[in-house]
Amino acid sequence: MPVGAYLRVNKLLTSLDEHLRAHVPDNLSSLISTIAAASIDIRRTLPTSLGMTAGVNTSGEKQARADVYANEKFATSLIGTGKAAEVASEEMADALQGEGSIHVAMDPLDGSSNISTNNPLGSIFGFYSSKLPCSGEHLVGAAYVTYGPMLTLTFATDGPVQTFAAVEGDGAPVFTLLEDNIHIPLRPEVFGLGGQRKDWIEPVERFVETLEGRGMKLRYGGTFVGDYNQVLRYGGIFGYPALKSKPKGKLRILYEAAPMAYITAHADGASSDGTQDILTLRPSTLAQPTPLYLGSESLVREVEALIARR
Ligand code: AFP
Repeated sequence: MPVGAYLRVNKLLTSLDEHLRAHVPDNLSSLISTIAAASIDIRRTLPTSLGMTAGVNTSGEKQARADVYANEKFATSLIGTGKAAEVASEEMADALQGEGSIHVAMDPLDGSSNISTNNPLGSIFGFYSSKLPCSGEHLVGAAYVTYGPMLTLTFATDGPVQTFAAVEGDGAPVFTLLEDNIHIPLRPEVFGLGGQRKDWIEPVERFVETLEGRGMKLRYGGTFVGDYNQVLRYGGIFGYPALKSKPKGKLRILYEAAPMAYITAHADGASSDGTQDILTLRPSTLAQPTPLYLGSESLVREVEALIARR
């Protein structure tokens, strides 16, 4: 069914702008609508930004041309709102400084190694009330974009989690409410863990065997946003665990782990680095990574218990 028809059937016709005006404080509202507008441009540009740059990002990872484009587009648009105090990004060594009050941390294009295979990509944003780096306890909102069959924007700002989808019309696409008040389903169905199985720490390997034993389905595509998005809808767990070769994990606290942990907490789920809530971690650098387990609370507690018994 086309998105427009789906939206009509579900009578969910609120536009993003209407929603932001009614429910979201002015500074966050400007940042979120700017992200929505920039994501439309990035989606259009993706087919023409294939290929890699000669450089690497701050974590030494290869950079796609689309990483650089998305970074510049989001960073300059967010600073241009006048609402951001700074914008820090996985693709920049230092944060850009602005005139506003919200400290933004972002992964402008998550999963860029999926560009050449045309699998889903994403963008992740954390809105912090304190200078970065700081813990996720200072988050006042978080958002992520999915560039999949639909262009969607999911966010929470101290309230329910909502997803808006870009609906094509006569003019520019309009983000329209697709799903309101999202809660992770009680019965978990899917799981996805990054890294290689032989590199997982032993409790994680045992944990995954129990998930398989109870008939849960493996869903892993290699883009955090895409894989997490399934957990939010179907219930289950996403992890990028501590690896034997990489005990601190891969995903970054400020740019990726804490914003998604914030959304998860507002959808009745839980997050952990194996011992403590992701939102309580205090990174000392902008790009500090963490092991990450995220999703249905019962499963996050199970993996924590196995790690504690190690
Ligand atoms: P890229 O942006 O380099 O594609 O990395 C994506 C990512 O950071 C995250 O989106 C995935 O969950 C994770 O890496 C996948 O990593 P593995 O390939 O090691 O499973």
